[in-house]
Amino acid sequence: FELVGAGWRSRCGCRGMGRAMGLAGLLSGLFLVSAVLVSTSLRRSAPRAEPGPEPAEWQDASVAGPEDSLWPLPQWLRTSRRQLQLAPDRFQLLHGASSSAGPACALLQDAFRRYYEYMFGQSRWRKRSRGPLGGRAEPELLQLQVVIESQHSGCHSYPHLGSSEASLIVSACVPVVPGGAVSEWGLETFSQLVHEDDFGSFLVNESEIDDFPRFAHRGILLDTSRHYLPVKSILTNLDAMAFNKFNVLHWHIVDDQSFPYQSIYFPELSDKGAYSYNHIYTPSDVRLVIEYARLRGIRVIPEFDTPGHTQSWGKGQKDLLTPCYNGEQPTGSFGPVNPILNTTYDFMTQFFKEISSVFPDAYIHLGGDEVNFDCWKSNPNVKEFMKKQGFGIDYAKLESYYIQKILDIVSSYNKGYIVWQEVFDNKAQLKPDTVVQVWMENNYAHELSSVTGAGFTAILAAPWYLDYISYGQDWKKYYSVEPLNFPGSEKQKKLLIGGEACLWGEFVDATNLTPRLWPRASAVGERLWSSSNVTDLEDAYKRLTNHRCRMLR
Ligand code: CP6
Repeated sequence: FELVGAGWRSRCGCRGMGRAMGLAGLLSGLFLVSAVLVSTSLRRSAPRAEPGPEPAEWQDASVAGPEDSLWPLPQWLRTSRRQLQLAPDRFQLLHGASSSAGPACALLQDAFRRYYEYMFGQSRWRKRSRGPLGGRAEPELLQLQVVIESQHSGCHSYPHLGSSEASLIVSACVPVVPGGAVSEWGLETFSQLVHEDDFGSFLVNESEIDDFPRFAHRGILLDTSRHYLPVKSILTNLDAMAFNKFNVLHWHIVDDQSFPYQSIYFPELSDKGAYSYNHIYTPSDVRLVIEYARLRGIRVIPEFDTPGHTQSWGKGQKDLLTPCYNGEQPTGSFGPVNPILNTTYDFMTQFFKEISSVFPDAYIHLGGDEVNFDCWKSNPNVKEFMKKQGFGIDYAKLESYYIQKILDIVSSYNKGYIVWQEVFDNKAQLKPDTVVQVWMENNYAHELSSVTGAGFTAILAAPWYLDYISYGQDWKKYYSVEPLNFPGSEKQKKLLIGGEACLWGEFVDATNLTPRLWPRASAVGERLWSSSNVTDLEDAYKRLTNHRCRMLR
């Protein structure tokens, strides 16, 4: 970003500036400034050249200044001591002349409205009677022009793994870059720079920011099975995610304890498997979550974890789970999904057809973790099947047999899939674009090495189990993780596409979700967004404290 004040020479030929200057004529006597926010995919791979000698107003980021509340810290940042004023009744967020998006882009219109509210909505400025600018002498910033540089902006589509998330404020110098999508993260950054002084004036320091994420997948796992989370809690969490530039909601929607997802093809699953008729997500609830996330640049990846963690599925779907035996006799209890019946795969074919169309993301999380073999071992029909298949007594082979069939079903709907690490560990045949999520704390660096060594992309969750709590500032532990600190080649390092902070729901419901997750998850957010050399705990603590206050507001 570059906010250029009156009298400050622009570094490049000015386009778009003309519009601001046209307005200047209307508002005589005021200094006028136009800021242009550019969403670009150009900068991702090009580290910015060192700036030349600069006027004394510009300071480096080690000096206390307006960046003291930026979170996550942008990739490249330079702020000036020179301040600009914003008058809430005049300041506008609007589309730059050269933007590929315009007022028809509902996503950006909604973002403009939201960020205007964040910047000015909480304040009591309207009630003040000290004149529009509170008597300050700084030049006024009248507008932030947003320029989207891609041809196919994301106004009407969904964010995806390859979405451009970069942003830049430049002095009305707008290179046109084809490709990429709408990224609103620049608005988040800009709003973090705007602050209110003790007398109700809104100020922003002249700044140049060139920003893009270090990792493309920055997720939060919410578990709505152990405890039901009202839709409102999920939406609030999506707001918090956007404040921290997280871009994936990993929705661990069902598990052993309950099945709140209301299926269109199989309504009995939630009729019988949810905690009650009220503790469900209807198709319109699900659409609301997906759309609310989309407007914030967040993907929704649902997890339907099988063959383990499926007790709740058994209530509404007869014969889906494996009957457990004691000798010759069924005990009446059930184990994982029954992998030996054709009816199981008929069901899964229908079920994942629905899921593939309800959830627009290109990926579905298929689980595959923590499969307990005891019940399979007890069942004589399963034993018989093992013998016929030549699996011997290796039940990991049976698990892989099952998972492979599920993967094939989901691939046939043109979806990619994410699986927990056991699926890789048990040597299932995986398609090359499978994403493996590493969750076991024990020696996760070695696991990342194996997964990427085998050529698979990986997501790291192991060091970031935020449902675990302990006394004191454990955010420092989460913050200090270096995801790429595992043995492997450059090529392997590129295969780590990001990470997730997991909030398993055994001890979390709507009453404690927000305070348990935030701002602790912010530590993970900065680790996944900012440059690897952003590691100063003292500086982070100062910024995180301010960021927390802003999130509370
Ligand atoms: N639920 C599911 C869980 C966990 C997993 N899967 C889990 C296991 C161990 C720890 C934390 C969470 N609660 N479905 C494993 C991915 Cl320490």
